[in-house]
Amino acid sequence: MKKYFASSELIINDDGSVFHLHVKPEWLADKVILVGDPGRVALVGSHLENKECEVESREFKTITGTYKGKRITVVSTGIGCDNIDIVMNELDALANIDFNTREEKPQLRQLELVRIGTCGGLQPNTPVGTFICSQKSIGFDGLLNFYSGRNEVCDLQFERAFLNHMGWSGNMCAPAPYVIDANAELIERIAADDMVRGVTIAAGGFFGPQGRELRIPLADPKQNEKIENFEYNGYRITNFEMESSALAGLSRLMGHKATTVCMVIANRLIKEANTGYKNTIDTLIKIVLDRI
Ligand code: R1P
Ligand code: URA
Repeated sequence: MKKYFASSELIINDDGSVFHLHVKPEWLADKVILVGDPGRVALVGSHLENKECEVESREFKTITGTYKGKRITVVSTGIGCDNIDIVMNELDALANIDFNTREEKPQLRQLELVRIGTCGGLQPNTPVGTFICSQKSIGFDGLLNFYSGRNEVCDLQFERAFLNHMGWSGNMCAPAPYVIDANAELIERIAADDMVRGVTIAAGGFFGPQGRELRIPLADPKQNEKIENFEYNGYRITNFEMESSALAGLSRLMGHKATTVCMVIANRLIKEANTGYKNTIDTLIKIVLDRI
């Protein structure tokens, strides 16, 4: 029996585009670049030729075109894992559900997804300007817990080691952080030999969840010190951003390939930041366009 998706579950607009993204199935390329900032879509788009579509709705902006003959879609996700849930489910629906019959297609169409973002570095080897490719992500968001199969794709021993190290129980990061690998083949190709391969915490906020204390004290004042000292099987935590766990997790469950590369714009250890990063992020964009 083919799975059928009712109009309340998969919402399709009158023009045949998917609800939030406003993208039609024929506009989606197999290679997808995700960026947080909608403004970054134009930056990626400036390298694309033969543009087929340019659509925008809320924080989701999409362009499909070609780069050196490769068909690529770039989509902005806005900030946070909640938006990744929307973007990944709608991209997967565009690829793997027939919008006319509302049934799952018989063959999986696998997408290759690379998120290009900014992050906070946590180690001496991640100063401002470093490009970090996430090998593993630790999700402080609870997103993956709502999907069946979470325990089959996550690294449960790493999760336990991290929780023991942090000494967290009760409400701290409840229900529990999840640890998920990015796609190994994609990491080899995208990180190559010139990016730091890291363990990324995808936090549920920019301030408290990343250990930034402004006027309200943190629940665990030693949070970042413990995160910086954590080591498990040779892995150290390298950076904070806000989306890589949901991207890696949903991609694993859906059968797609994904990883995240971020440019460090703040180093939390030595307390420095750089807000004028537009040129450097364009360098990272060109590297990813060449390697995707
Ligand atoms: C916070 O400033 C935002 O920057 C990072 C975080 O993940 C979060 O989305 O990524 P982007 O630069 O891709 O938005
Ligand atoms: N994005 C984040 O999520 N954290 C930082 O420190 C910088 C960029």
